[in-house]
Amino acid sequence: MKRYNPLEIEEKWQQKWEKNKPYKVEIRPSVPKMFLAEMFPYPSGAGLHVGHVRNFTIVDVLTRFYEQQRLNVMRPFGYDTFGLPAENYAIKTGTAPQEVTKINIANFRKQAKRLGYAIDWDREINTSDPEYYKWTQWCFLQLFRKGLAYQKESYQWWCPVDQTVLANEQVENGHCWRCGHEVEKKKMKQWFFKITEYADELLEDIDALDWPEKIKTMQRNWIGRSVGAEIDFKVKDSAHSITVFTTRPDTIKGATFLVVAPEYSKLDYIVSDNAKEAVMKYRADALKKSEIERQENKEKTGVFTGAYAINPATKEEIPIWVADYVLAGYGTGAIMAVPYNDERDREFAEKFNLPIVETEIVDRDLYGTPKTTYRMRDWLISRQRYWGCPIPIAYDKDGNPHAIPEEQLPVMLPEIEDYKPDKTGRSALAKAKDWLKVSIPVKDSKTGEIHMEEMTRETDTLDGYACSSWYLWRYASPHDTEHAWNPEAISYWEPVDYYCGGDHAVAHLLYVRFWCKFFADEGYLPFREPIKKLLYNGYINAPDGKKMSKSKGNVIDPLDVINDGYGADTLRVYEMFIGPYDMDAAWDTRSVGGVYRFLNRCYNLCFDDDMFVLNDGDSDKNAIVRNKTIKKVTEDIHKCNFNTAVAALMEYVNELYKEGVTSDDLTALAKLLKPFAPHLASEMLEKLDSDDEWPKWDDKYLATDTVELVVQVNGKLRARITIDKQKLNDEATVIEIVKTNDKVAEYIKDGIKKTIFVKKANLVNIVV
Ligand code: ANZ
Repeated sequence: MKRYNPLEIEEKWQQKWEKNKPYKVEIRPSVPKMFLAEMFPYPSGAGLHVGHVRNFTIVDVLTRFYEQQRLNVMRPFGYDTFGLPAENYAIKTGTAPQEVTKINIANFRKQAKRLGYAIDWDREINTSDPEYYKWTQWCFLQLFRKGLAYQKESYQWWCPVDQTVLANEQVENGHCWRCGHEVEKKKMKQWFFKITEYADELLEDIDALDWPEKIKTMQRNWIGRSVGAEIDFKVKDSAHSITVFTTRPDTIKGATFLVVAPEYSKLDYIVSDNAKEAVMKYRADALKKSEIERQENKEKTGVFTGAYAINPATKEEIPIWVADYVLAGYGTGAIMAVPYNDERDREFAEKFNLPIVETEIVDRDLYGTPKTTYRMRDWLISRQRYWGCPIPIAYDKDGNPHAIPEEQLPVMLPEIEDYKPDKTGRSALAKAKDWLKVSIPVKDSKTGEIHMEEMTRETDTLDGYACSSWYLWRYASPHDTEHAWNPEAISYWEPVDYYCGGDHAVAHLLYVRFWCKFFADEGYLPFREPIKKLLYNGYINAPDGKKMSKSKGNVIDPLDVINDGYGADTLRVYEMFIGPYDMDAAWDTRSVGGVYRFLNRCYNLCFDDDMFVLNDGDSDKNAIVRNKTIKKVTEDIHKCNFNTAVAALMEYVNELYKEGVTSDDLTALAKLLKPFAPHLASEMLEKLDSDDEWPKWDDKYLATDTVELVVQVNGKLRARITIDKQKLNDEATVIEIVKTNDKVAEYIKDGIKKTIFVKKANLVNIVV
C-alpha cells in the first residue's frame, strides 16, 4: 500500500509548476479578470513566519478558487525592501544593504515556492531595484510639479537612537516603532506630501468601500474632520491677535481665557517680560512629551503668559495661558477656553483659579468665519537615511529645489562604505561627494534660454510608504520601461479585487488611496479607489496565546512544520482551519496533527486499493452529501469562511469512509481541496485523470434533504427515523411512517391512545 508522503508529492508538483508556469497570466480581453494581492512583505533575514503564511494562503485559496472557475487570475508577488533594518545591519556589519536584500529575497522566494503558491513569478517586484525606484521617483516628480510635494520647516519626531526623523504613524506611545526608544522633537526642514488636499474625498469615499468596518472607522477617525469656526481675539496693547479654532462658536460668551500650545508661533511676541523665563522652560518640557501623553487625562499643567486678549463678544479682558493640552498641529494651535461647557477647560480653570461663568449661547454665525479642520496632517516623507529611494531633487546655489529631469532617472543610490548618517542628522549620502554634484538644465526666466547649472543633490531619501503607494499598479506591467504602469494593462487588471493584510490599517491604506486620487486627476488612472475588497486578517499567536517573539522563545517556524514531515499542504490547511480568518488565533500543535490525519484520509481514499470503492454503476448513494458539500465549500470561500469550508470537507470525508466512494466523489473532493492543499489535490486529480475545473452542484439533490425524526413512546426515546424533509409538511404521512417502522412496532402493539406531532422539533410522541 502506498503511503501519503507529502514532501515527495510537494516537490514533484513544485518542480512541474516551476517548469510549466501554469500561473503566468497575460491580458485576455474577452475573459473576466481577477487580481489578488497580499500586502507585500519586508523580506527580513528571519524568513517567513506563520503570519505571512496565513496572509499568503488566504490569497492563494482565493486565487486558485477563481482560477479553477476559469477567470483570468493574476496573483503577483513583491518585496518592500527599503528601510531601517537592512541599513542598521549595514551600519553594524559593513555589508551593503543591496547584498543583504538580495540574500533575503532569495530566501523568501524559496520559502514561498515551498508553500506552493500560485504566483506569476514573472511579476515579481522589488522596491529597491532601480528598475522599480526609477518610477517611484517619477511619481514624486508628478506630485512636486503640482505643488503636492513641498518643503516645510517644522518640529519633527526624532529618534535619538536610530538618528532619524519619524512620521506620526511611526511613533507609538511616545516611542520609536522600530527600536522602542523614547522620541524627541527637533526642528528641521522636511519634505511633505499634501495629503490634506484630498481630505474630503478620502473621507467621503470611505462609505462605499467594501472594507471591514473597523478599518473604515479608523480611517475616518484618522482624517478627523471637524466643522467649526476660526475667531480672532485681539491681544491687549499689541498689534497681534490670536486666532482660535472652535467647534462651538456659539459658546464664545463663556470664553474666560485663551490657551495656546507651547509651540505656538507668536508666543514669543505675546509673552510679557517677567513671564518669559517660566514660559520658555514650560515649552522645553512640553516638547519632550508625545501628543498622546499630552492628551492623556493627567493633571493639567500650564503657565500664564502675562498677556491679555479681548473677547470680541463680551469685550472683556481675558488672560492668555500656555498649556500642553492644546496641540500645536491641530486647528490653529490656540483655543478659547469655555470652562462652563468644556470638560478640559473646566479642569484647567479649577486648577488655576480662572473664572467660570455660565455661558449665554449665541448664534453660531455671529463671530468668526466658518472653518473645517482635519486631524490628519500632511504626510512627512523625507528620511535622513541611506537605504531608501533617493528624492530626485537638486538645489541651486540659493538653496532652491529643482526637479531632476525625467531623462536622468533613476537617481541611483551610490555605493558607499560607511552607512552612518552624519552628525547633523543628514543621511550617509551627504558623504558621497562625487554623487552630490549634478548638472541640471535651467530655463532663464528672462531670455527663455536653457543653460546647464551645477547643483547639489538632495540627500534625503523617501519614506518606504512612498514606495508601496503605487506598487499595486506596477504589478499590471512590472517590467514596462516606458511607463510606471502601462495604461492598457491598468485598465484591464485594476483595481485590485482582493487585497489582504493584517497591518497598516491607516498609513499605507490611506496613502494608496491618496495617490490613486491624485494620479486619477492627472489622467494616469481610470479609477479613484485602488482596492475593491480588503481582507484584514488576524494574527497567529503562540500556543500560550501570547504574541510570538524571538525573545520569548515561542516562535513557530513554518518551515519546521513542513520539514518535520507534515508538508506544506498540512500547514496551509491548518492555518485556514485555525479559525475565522479575521480573528486572532493561537497555534495548537495537536490540531496540526489532526489536519495531517485528515489529508492522510483523503490520500488513502484515492490511492489505497483496499478502500471501499463503489462501482460507478451502483446507485449514487453519496449524491446528496456530495452536492451539499460542493455548495457549502463554494459559498464559504465566496464569503471567506475558509475555516468552515475546511470543516465541510472533513465531514464529507467522514461520510465517504462510512458509505464508500465513487470516482465522482473523489474528483469532487480533489477539486474542492485544491485551493487549500494544491499538491495533494493535484496528485489525486492526476490519478483520477481529471482537470481541476471547479465543480457545480445540482439543486435537485439538495431539495430532497432529509431530517431525523425522533420518536418517543410514553415520553421515552424509542427510535430515530430519517425521512425526507418535505414529508414533514404532511402530518398523516409522518404518522404512517412512524407506525410502520420496525423499531417502533413492538412498543405500540397494544394499541395507540394518542399521537402528538411537534413539527418544529421533528418529534412524534405516542401515548399507549
Ligand atoms: C470652545 C469649546 C466649547 C470647544 C465647548 C469645545 C466645546 P474636535 O471636535 O476634536 O475638532 N481645540 C481646538 N484646537 C485645539 C488644539 N489645538 N488642541 C486641543 N484642543 C483644541 O475639537 C475641537 C474643539 O477642541 C474646539 O472647540 C476647541 O475647544 C478644542 F463647549 O472651543 B472648543
